[in-house]
Amino acid sequence: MAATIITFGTFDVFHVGHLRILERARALGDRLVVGISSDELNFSKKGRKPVYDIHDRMNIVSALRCVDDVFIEESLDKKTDYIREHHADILVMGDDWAGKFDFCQSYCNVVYLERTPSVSTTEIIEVIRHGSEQTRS
Ligand code: C2G
Repeated sequence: MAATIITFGTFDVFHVGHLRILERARALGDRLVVGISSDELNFSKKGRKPVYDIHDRMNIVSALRCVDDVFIEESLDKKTDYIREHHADILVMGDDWAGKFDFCQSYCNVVYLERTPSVSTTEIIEVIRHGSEQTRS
């Protein structure tokens, strides 16, 4: 039977770490559905507005070859609703979230993949703001 993978994220200032996790998630099944955090949810998680708004972030992620469908993630607490709605078999998250979504295991398999080292939206924003000399060691 075809397996549906679900994953979540803000995917702001899209970078290679985002691409790699989406490609590895897609490789675990036949269909990849991505929940993109709303601007409000991102603000509540990170205390800042995303650089790209929800429409641009959805456009970018949905254009990727490895992504089959996107939707807006309104709340971290609705994970199991989203899993059921999208008939997901596996939830994939980066290992910065390790253990956080284990409660979804009664609905689907939960897999944490290793984050790509040395790249993050926060660091890219810092480099753009202050230049690479001051932020990289
Ligand atoms: N990621 C990665 N490697 C990086 C940076 C990010 O593998 N260098 C992964 C994260 O682990 C996450 C995904 O890319 O699985 C999206 O990262 P973010 O956009 O930072 O997502 P986040 O704001 O953590 O939102 O419901 C969960 C959340 O909405 C996750």
